[in-house]
Amino acid sequence: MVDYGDVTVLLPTLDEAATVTGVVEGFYGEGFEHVLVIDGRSSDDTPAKAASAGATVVSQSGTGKGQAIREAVSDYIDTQYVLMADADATYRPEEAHDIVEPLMEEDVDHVIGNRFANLGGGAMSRLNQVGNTLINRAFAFIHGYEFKDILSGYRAFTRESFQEINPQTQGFGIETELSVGCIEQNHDVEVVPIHYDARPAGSTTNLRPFRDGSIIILTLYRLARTNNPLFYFGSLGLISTLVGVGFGGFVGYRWFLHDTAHEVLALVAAFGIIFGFQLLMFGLLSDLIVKLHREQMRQLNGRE
Ligand SMILES: Nc1nc2c(ncn2[C@@H]2O[C@H](COP(=O)(O)OP(=O)(O)OP(=O)(O)O)[C@@H](O)[C@H]2O)c(=O)[nH]1
Ligand SMILES: [Mg+2]
Repeated sequence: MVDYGDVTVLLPTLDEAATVTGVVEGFYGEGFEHVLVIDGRSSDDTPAKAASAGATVVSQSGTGKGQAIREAVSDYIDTQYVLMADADATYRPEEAHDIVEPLMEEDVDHVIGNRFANLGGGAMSRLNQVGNTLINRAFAFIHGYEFKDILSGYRAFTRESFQEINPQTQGFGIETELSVGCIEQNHDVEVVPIHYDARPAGSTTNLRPFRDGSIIILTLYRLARTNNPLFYFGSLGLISTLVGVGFGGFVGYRWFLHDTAHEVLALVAAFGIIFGFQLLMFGLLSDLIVKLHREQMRQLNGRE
């Protein structure tokens, strides 16, 4: 069996009493030696159950999965590798080896388990599937990389690469931030196929699709600023220009066909177009700076 002494299995939990025991035991059964449960002050007996299954249990400060992961990695983990999973029995401990192996054998920095490779029936609601598809497409469009499943909760990384990314998100934006961070920091990422199973009966989700989905999309947009400024500023510039052109068209139409002048609207139109073009130019310039910076960093780090 592989020596997993340098790996910590990290399980954030919030009210997962129905499943946590089996999940912790599952990872020990696969030969892992360190299982750390970071609990978000569950109202059920999740911490006690995790502890009796043998896990090290700590209570997070603040709220949210993102805060829990950050705190765990910086304050409680001292192994070189971290394997992150949910405590809800939707991921299979048997597949942990496939996720950790590229870190240990191939010197990869970050591994993402792709749930869409084997999506179990009832594992993901139709709404969440549509949301995930949209978010993954937007990510590929903005960043030019196909990570297939950027929101996957089953992933592994070196502690060092996590600290380089230094994520700031509190809640479910953490996976987005990690995925974007890998590109920003020029980390080697590998995507491996995994199964994603339905939560067992009696276990309930913590995800609120509309609220958390909006936070994820905003996170993705906010993080585009440093990676793809042309998209970040350009999309705002395009909206402003289109609004200006819309108003301008209306003003022109009224002026030529009805002999009526709309001075204020004409001003709005001109402002919208000028502002839009300025944003677009700013985006182009920032894009140039980012490209040059990335090229320099590549040369400095000697990474491909
Ligand atoms: N410590 C901590 N853990 C959390 C918090 N919110 C969620 N979790 C845990 O993070 C993991 C992922 O949350 P889930 O509710 O499973 O979210 P999801 O996987 O996107 O949604 P499902 O498809 O329903 O499983 C689970 O193990 C939760 O118990 C929190 O605020 N603090
Ligand atoms: Mg889950």
